[in-house]
Amino acid sequence: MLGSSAQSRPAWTAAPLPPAVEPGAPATHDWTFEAAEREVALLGADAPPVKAWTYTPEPFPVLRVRRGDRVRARLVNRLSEHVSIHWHGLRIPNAMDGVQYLTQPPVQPGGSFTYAFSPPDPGTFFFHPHCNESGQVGRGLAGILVVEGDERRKPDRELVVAVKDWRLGPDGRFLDFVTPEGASRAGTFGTLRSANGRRSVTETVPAGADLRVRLLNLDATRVMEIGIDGAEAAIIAVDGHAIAPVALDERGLETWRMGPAMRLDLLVRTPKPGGTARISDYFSAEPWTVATLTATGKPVRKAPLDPAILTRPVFPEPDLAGAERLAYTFTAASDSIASYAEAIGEDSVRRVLMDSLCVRDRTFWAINKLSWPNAADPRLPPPMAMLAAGRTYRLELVNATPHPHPIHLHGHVFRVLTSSIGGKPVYAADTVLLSPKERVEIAFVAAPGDWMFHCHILEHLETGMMGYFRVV
Ligand SMILES: [Cu+2]
Repeated sequence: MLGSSAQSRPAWTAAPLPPAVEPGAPATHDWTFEAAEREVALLGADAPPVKAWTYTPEPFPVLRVRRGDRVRARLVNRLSEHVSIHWHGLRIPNAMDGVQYLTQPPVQPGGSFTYAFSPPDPGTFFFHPHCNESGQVGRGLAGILVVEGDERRKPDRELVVAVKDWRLGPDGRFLDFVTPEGASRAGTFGTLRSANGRRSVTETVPAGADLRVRLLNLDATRVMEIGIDGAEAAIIAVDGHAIAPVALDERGLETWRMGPAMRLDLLVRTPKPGGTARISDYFSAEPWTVATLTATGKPVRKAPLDPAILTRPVFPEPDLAGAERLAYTFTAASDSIASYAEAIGEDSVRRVLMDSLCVRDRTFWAINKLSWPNAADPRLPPPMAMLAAGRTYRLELVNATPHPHPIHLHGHVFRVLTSSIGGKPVYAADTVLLSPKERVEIAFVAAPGDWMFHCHILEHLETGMMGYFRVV
């Protein structure tokens, strides 16, 4: 199935990645995003257009900056409900993190907000709102941010692939994004799979070339098992952060599992002229082709693939000797039919409070037995823990449910230290997938602010599996 190129190859160097190159004078980027409903031909040219919600005229814009550049992003809201932009995975000031009510007031219809920051880490990132995410991201409200500056050698070509399912009926209308059956289990799945807003990506690439593929799982629910067939490839970064390259075949890892919000960077040696390679999701019995790469022209390179093209990450490494330990267990809510809405009474008040907490009216999930909002304060629950800025925290995360949960910490990069399942290389991330019954340890250096910590299956965070750390 995988790893077609069987010829013997030299083992890649295990030498540590070289240090990052300091960025030059920063450029300034001034962007305007208009969150609005726009017609998109998701079902094909001869089907009715879909009324998607996007930040830009085209869905899934790819914005590019260099590490250290200055970004000013003005968000204007042309939708009928409030929005924001959360910059997923970026270590930026807390006031720019884009979590409605926690880090900023919601951007109301007709309103605007300007985000200003400098991305400190290179890598593959994305952005999305943080309230009614299942409905807003479900309609397409998301974009991609590539932060350059991690390459010591440029690949010949680059390809960005964002995967997302759509919940659409045959008439092009959206179906319910949240269902009790889905929210209380693995999530409600889409009816139409897509990559870059199309049925799948087909790309003509130069033969025998080095292709960097930036793969993003922007789906609300789906876990993917990514592998490649027909070309030699290596994993070079996880959630944007460079790792010592690992072959994506039987010599290394045959596949890499990606939950919602996770990213994976590959370096692919494209096939010989006329050859085809496929990047696929092998999670289900019937593999789904994410991208088909067809090679043309004379081979660009003769030397064997050397995937060590990236420099070392620059995020602060945790100090494990001085770390404080915390433990979090992810479970079903103790009373899975508990209705928060009923507990807070009368209709109009209930609506305002539920909106202010960005929750659904039912609770299915909990972290350390507490479901967001844990009701002590109806406007903003207390933090899960108070942390000290600059200190290293070592968190034990236990998944005591029969479903996978991609757990995301805002505003930080963490080292994934251990896993009860194992088999992964050393890597860092902002979202870690906890398989059923898995126990994982992560560590990070705390940065000041109120930082969300939640499952990135959107229905799970909206039905209780959410909290935040206060770092002072
Ligand atoms: Cu979850």
